[in-house]
Amino acid sequence: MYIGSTDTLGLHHLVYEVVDNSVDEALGGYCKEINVTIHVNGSVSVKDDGRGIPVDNHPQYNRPALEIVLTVLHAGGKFNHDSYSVSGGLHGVGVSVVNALSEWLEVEVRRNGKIYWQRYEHGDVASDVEVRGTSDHTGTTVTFKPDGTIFEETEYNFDILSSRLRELAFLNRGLRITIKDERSEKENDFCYEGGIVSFVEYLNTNKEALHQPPLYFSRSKNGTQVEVALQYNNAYNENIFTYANNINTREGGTHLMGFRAALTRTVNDYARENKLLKNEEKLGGDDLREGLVAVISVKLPDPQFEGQTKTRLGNSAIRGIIESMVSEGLKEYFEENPLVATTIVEKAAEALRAREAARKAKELTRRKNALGSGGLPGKLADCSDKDPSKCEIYIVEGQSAGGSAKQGRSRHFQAILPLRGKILNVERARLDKILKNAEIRNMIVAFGTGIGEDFDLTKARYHKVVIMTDADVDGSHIRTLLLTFFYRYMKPLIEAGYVFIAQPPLYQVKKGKQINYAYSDSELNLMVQSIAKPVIQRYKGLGEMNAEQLWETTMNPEKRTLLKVTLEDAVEADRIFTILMGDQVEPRREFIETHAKYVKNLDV
Ligand code: 0RA
Repeated sequence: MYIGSTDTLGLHHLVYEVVDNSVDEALGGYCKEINVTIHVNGSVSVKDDGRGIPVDNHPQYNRPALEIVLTVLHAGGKFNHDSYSVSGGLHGVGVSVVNALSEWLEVEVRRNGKIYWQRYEHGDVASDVEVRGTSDHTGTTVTFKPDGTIFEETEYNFDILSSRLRELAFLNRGLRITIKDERSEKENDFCYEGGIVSFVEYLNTNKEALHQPPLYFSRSKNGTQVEVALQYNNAYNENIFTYANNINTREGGTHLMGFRAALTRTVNDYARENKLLKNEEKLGGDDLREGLVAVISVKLPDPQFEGQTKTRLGNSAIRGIIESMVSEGLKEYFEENPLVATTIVEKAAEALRAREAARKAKELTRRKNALGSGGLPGKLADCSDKDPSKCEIYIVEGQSAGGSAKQGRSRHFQAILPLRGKILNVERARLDKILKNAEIRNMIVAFGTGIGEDFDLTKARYHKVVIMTDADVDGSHIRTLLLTFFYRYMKPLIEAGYVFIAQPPLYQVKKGKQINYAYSDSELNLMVQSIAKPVIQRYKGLGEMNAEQLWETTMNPEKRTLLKVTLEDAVEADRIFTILMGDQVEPRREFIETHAKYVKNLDV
């Protein structure tokens, strides 16, 4: 079952499950609008203007169909199978699961000119279906309050729900999805007539596109519908999002393979025919990734999800459909737009040449790695334990803090790598240049994982990589540079939950021999109230703490707080790194003025 967990992720999946049922109505052409409301009492409503869940007697159970949909597992879908329903796969466990996991759930159905209503508690019928009035509209409203004895976390996050609802609106052209938060009066209204073309434009906001508008191809065949939108920009990273039945297929699959094969073949054919490459040069799939933003969405009747997280599409027929559609579409587009075609080929050719240079630089890093004491960087103070699951590496800003950390650490499981000043901004550099940067090379060698396509998580020498920087503007800049580097070139490290941010204290509060540390202003205020006339010292940097203090406050696993860096929302993460580290200044200023949020609080 897909709710999957009782943490905040599972909590949010309750809403997605109900919304999926409404989206299903939309896919069948019966629903135009979905409204999500977060109420003050912790409940959430999902309202749609679909046909309404049937309320008539279900002969097999001799109960109202509504009750069956709400209480029997997998009955949530269309039991009569006459509608166009592509949901299923991971989702589609049904509203009954949401019901079972709710303290209470109320459903209102507008159908047959009437308004029906029923209430459940902990998944059980609490009142029979009753008629509560008349209506000349149809639709379903489900309101539920998650069961606080099941979920560890019961507070909904407006931004998390908004991101998924925006994505659903992009993936279902013309469908209006609104969200309103009655706790804060925040609201959003998502409706995109451009569908996934709008999605690609959104992903390319704040980037410089190489052509306008994005390319778009679509095809329908035997109840299967495939769509691709793509647009190149002048950056160096790739950003492809793939979906099957509105589910993000993070592990890729047949749709992605078909797309890549078509792109590589068609661009090479065009380049060869128009003599745009030097002899012997052949563009590889990787060369065509630079600056590529694409969304692939397929909707099919019987999706097969494979892979470790069941997010790789397995249906083999999809590969061929996408490959021929994209090949034919691109060929035609290139013939009609030779300038764009040439720009794309030239960008890829540049990438090819840079990749060759990077290969040489990597070779150098690798050879170095084979030298001497495992070839580890001279600045690294390694730990003695060799079991990666027990080992931590602290990436420390500045030599003096690095010195304190080396002295203060517990040397069997804590390694220290000091950084000299700022690292390279990887958002504005190609891999060959990135690999020439000494600080980055030191990290790659110390981690043992390699980088980019060669990244191998199983080779990680530490299962905790802790970023430890000053609590000032420079420190936060270095932290962002490091996170951008990890996000773009070592993403699996973040996905595995190996990346953390240390939380050094902001203040020392001293009264006689008694020393306390405050990690925030509010904590300081509380402390000052309880201790009469203490001496307060504000820490401006890690360097102001001696080795013992640094251990006590920031590194000792028994006492420290670490923030775990998470990647729940890749669309949002990409947007933030582009804004923070890309070439455009104005959006960056705007963003920094409003907020900076890419870590989630988690005690370790
Ligand atoms: C079963 C059958 C039909 C619609 C639905 C369920 C349905 C479920 C949900 C859940 C949220 N919104 C919903 N809207 C509809 C088909 C009804 C018909 O054939 O008229």
